[in-house]
Amino acid sequence: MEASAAWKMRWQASTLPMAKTFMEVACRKKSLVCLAADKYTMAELFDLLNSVGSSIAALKTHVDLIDDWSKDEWNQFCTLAHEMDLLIFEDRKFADIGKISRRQMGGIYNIGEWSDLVTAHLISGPDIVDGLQKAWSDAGREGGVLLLAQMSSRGNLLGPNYTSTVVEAGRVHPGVFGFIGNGSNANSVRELRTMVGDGKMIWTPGVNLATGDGEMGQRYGDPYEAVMAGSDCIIVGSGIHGASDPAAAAAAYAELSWKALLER
Ligand code: 5BU
Repeated sequence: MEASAAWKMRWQASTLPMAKTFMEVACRKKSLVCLAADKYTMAELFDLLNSVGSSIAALKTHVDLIDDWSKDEWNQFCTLAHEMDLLIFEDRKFADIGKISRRQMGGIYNIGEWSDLVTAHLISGPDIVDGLQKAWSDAGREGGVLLLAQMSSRGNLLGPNYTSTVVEAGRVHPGVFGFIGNGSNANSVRELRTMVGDGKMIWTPGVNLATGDGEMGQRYGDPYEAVMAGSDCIIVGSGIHGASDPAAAAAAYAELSWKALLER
């Protein structure tokens, strides 16, 4: 199916090449699933990616979780992800001033060299987005920033006023790919979509077919409802990697997310 037909207004209103790339990948894969690959060894990461890569559209990493991280193996892992037609999204949640955030894209992990997307808080002001974008251009690459407008964890401090301030600044910034919304609550996603309009993506963690409370304050909402409420990508971790059959679970999340997009 053509991306413009599946995504309709979102496709037409989007001005970012990276957002169009994501929408096209989602159409090829028939999946709006981003896997939260929260594993602690390289071997587990390779296993997980090999078993679910065909059902997902993006791979979310926490590069600093890995016990046996090495540059060579990480490069191989990223190559495999790109061969599987996936965007790589480092959920680093940058928050420092622009100059330092730019440098934090370098260092040992060199996030700017392999990430297509990263998360950032806007708490330090809008220059963080420029700093992150500079890091990608330093590396001769393109990338997009997902700003945290909401979070899924209980007791978080990203209240309604903060959310609308972030959206106001982010929706007009060309370096912003979109916003993180609270997938555990469809009403929150719907409100966020109203504020954002069609020009930017909303990606939502905090989704699981088993809704309710997760570990250590995580909360889960229904993935189908999140997409119906305006989420463009469901970020699923435990729902896939914690399942007895991760490949089957990934396929199930893919199917329901794609169905919801077409119904929406
Ligand atoms: P889970 O296993 O589906 O609960 O994993 C959720 C992932 O999404 C995990 O990697 C978190 O770092 C990430 N996350 C989140 O859960 N909630 C948020 O508000 C943000 C990120 Br931002």
